[in-house]
Amino acid sequence: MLLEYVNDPRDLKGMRIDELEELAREIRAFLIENIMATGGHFGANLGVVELTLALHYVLDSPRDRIVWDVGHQAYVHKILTGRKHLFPSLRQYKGLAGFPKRSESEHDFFGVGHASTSLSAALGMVIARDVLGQKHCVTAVIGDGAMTGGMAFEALNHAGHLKKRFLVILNDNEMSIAPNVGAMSHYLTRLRSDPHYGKLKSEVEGLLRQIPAIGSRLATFTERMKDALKYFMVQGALFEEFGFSYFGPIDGHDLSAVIAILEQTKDMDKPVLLHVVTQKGKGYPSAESAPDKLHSVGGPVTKPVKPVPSYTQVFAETLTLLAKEDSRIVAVTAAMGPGTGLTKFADKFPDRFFDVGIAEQHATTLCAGLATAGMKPVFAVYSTFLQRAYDQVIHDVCIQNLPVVFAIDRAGLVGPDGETHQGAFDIAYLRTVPNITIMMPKDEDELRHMLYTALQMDGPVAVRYAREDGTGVTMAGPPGLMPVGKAEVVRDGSDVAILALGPMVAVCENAARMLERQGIAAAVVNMRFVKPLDSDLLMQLAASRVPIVTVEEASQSGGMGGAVMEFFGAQDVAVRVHPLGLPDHFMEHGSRPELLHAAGLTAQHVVEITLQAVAAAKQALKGEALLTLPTSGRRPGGRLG
Ligand SMILES: Cc1ncc(C[n+]2csc(CCOP(=O)(O)OP(=O)(O)O)c2C)c(N)n1
Repeated sequence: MLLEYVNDPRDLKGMRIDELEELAREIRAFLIENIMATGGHFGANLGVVELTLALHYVLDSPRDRIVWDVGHQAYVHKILTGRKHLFPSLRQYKGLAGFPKRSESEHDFFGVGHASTSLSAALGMVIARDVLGQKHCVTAVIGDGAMTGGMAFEALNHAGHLKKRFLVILNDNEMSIAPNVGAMSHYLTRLRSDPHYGKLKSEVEGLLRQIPAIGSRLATFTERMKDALKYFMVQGALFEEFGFSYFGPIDGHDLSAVIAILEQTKDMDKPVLLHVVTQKGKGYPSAESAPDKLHSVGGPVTKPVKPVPSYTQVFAETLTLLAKEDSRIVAVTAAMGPGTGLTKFADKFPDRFFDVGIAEQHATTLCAGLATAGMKPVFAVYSTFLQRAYDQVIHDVCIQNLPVVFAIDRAGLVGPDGETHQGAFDIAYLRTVPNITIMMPKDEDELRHMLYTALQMDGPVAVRYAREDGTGVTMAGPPGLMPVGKAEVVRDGSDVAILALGPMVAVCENAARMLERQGIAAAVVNMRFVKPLDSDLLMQLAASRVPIVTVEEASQSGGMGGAVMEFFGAQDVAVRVHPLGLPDHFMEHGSRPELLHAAGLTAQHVVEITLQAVAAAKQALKGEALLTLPTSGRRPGGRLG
């Protein structure tokens, strides 16, 4: 086994091509075995085995810098840079991260998880290199999917203008997670599929050089003709127009070819775009034939006896049902059709489904435009990716009070994808924006009613829901209207009130049962709305003088608990509020239960906080000051809340 002896990129240097090819086979087997055991990104990594080997063979990492876009395809890079022994812990709590991380290795130059960042980050490194008078090579590896993101074009535009030495590798496998969309994708298909382009390139360029330019009008005409001809006939003209020298397309699985072109281009003193064609899932037949299905795999799972639909499924089914009745409903996704459950909607209503590519900003403003014209747009988006479109949410949707529904999936902890993907911040970043309504269902049935309600409202609405299965509740009858800004008391109690959001309602009901056994009567409220809050209920609670504990799976800072405190502050009523939410540090990868435990979002921890709250309230009644830990107590993860 060659792989046994590879622990550092330097171990590749003396290898022959046939040895590198054997190593590629071993790496594929290693990837398949390990990812099937732990779960992880499958197709993209199988597709870049030769490309990554070639990069580490030709370049000199960590002196030379390789910057990965998205980073879900960096497993081979991790294997070659001394981390193969950590693969049994891939994406597990305290184990190897699924994405590049600066803290993990000197070979990881940029932490990543979101798409279309590599060109900007790498260009920053290019500029720094030149300012500091250094000589190393900076390479960005970007997929054709990530290339659909606006940031990538902003960076291309800037890099072409700077004309600095910069190697961009476009890893083109025709896929985003689903098949890639848009003009860029069609353009790459043309480059890939027409063999004549390759032959024509040098001929056309030679020919164009020979056309004389005589007389000013004729010269202008000739220049225009040259441009037109070049555009239609010269390979990669689009990138050339951006100021890059285009090379390709190269077969990304042909190690000798990739090595040769990297040797040729790595030291060129200008921006170079190397177009490498790879196959997602290469070497694993079912991933080759259905790359969208095997973009990532979940690891071994035990199927529940009675399957319960996920929030994602219930959202998608409800939207499809409602769209039958209302032809103004349109669904928008930014390259996450399958992940957001919209595949069926797309099949049923192809004219009312829009995959815009990895372009959350555009998706948001597109929805704003649709809403101005009387449509009812629903942007189904993961909480973490909506971060990209914050200005569009404020400037294009909320200022104009447009009825756009943000169906915010993966709100809360997502698990193994780690800190770049946790849906921690949407409440904090949305609730400060005027006009928006924010809700979260306690179960999948409530999600149906919330979606229906959101679609009846005349302004922006965010419905956030968790990455998990529902509770298995019965979903009878059609979805109906919910009273906006009204909470639901799910359990009475006179000693303390626990205000909970989303799936935390069930956790808190559990905690209330445990408290009952200790003689504490805790009321549990399903908040439903973060904005507007149920002011009547809050004032009733204030009048009853019970302490309040708030529990949410979202950043505690800026969260629902904070909104409740601000409400009481603005009413000038003194109420003890003990907030519990995600802590003020980034939550890494791990399973959802492990992360919930680390964050203290468990029934046991809610019990502890509630007991503290009740004790503090009793002491206060006696007029005694109480020395306690900060209100949210010590989290099981070992940090102060
Ligand atoms: C801003 C943002 N939106 C959405 C995603 C979800 N996502 C992860 S990988 C991916 C597809 C990337 O396609 P491509 O760049 O071609 O890489 P490939 O997987 O094909 O190698 C998407 C949409 C993301 N990571 N970041």
